[in-house]
Amino acid sequence: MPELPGGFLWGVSTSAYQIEGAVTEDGRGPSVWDTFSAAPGRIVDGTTGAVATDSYHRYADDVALMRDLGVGAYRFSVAWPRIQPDGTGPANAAGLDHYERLVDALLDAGIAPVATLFHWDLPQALQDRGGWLSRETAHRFGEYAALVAGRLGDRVRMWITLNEPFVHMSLGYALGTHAPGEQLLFDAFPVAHHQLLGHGLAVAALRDHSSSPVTLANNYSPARPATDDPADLAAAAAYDALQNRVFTDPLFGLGYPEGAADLSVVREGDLDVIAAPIDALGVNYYNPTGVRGPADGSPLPFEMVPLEGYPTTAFGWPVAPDGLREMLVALHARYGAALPPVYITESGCAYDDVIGPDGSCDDPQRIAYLDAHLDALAAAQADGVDVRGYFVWSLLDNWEWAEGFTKRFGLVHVDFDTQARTPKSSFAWLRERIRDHR
Ligand code: IFM
Repeated sequence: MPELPGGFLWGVSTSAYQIEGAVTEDGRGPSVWDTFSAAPGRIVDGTTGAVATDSYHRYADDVALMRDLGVGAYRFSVAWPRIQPDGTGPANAAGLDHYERLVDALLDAGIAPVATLFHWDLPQALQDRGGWLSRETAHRFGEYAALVAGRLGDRVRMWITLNEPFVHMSLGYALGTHAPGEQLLFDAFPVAHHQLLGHGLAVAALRDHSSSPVTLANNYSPARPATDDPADLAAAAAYDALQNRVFTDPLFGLGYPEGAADLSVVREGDLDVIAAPIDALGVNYYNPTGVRGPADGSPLPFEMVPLEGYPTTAFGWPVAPDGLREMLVALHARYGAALPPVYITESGCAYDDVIGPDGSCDDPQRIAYLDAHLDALAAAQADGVDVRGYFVWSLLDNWEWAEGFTKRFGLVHVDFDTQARTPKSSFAWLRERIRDHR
């Protein structure tokens, strides 16, 4: 049986559309992100992921970087449109071949492959039939999971069904700043339910083909009320339910939080499918969210406000490592014995990193960021939370969705014109940190 390496698991994360490029090669079909990014005005710098960091061709270079870094695991995502170009039917063998080459290269380098099945790049053909608003997509997702696990189930060491279903629902279907660009506000709730149903169906399919642990990666954010005013406290509670509980309570048999949404799409038996046991919980953490009561006439029960008193990253996100500890302790308190071991499946920051005259790339702010978040993780462990691993977002500077190439999250600087990769000072720092930890 394939196993994860013992001890604390150090890793790095990426996703297919953000790094692969090669969007028309080897039979890949179009995804919602190809469509969305090609439309004028959607991406701040007008770019697409058509080339990205060219990792479809340069995966061996990326694996060599990871071997040098000394990580025990690599979290990548499989592009669904490479496996099923139209979102249905038999597998495109060339698509599976690519991930097999990647997985085998990782294993040869002593790095555990951790595969995410859905990191937002839905086949456009499924979007044309309603995307995640349609229940059919959940069933197609289960079939796709079976195809991937049928080929790689003996070698992938951990499966992640979905990445950040909250972000996909809220930015993709409620607010429209991500693909597919729908602006349905609370009418986007079917997207939550169908993703979770798809997760449950995928868990069953993965169990049929693989004995490796299965999880999903949610992103969590403590909701911080702007003041003690009851309206702000109520708004923070509503935000907390939406981001931190809608996508987690049902996994642990608690159903949806009361009043969360119109549950008419939930059919008998769905909640049992969703609550299929998982082996771990993936936690992506970036920052807490400041919240206050909604303005009069707002369709939402909260309004997001900037948090005062924190330094910010180049994305404007507050740097608040205490929020990681707070969130982990909150998950532990809420789910108790039902909470499986936790892996931090994403943590990282964007800064405007540049190559200096001597050819090096110094990123002291990222070092400070990672150091502080690792301290917060250790504090949560001391509080009793079973945290077993930490994956940095990201290995490489890459294509940051609606921000295009303007936000650099990598431990490795990428020149997007030449594809030259230059490990930053945080890379050397993390390598030492991993070595010392052993
Ligand atoms: O780049 C994204 C990733 O795809 C999902 N989590 C957050 C990252 C930074 O925005």
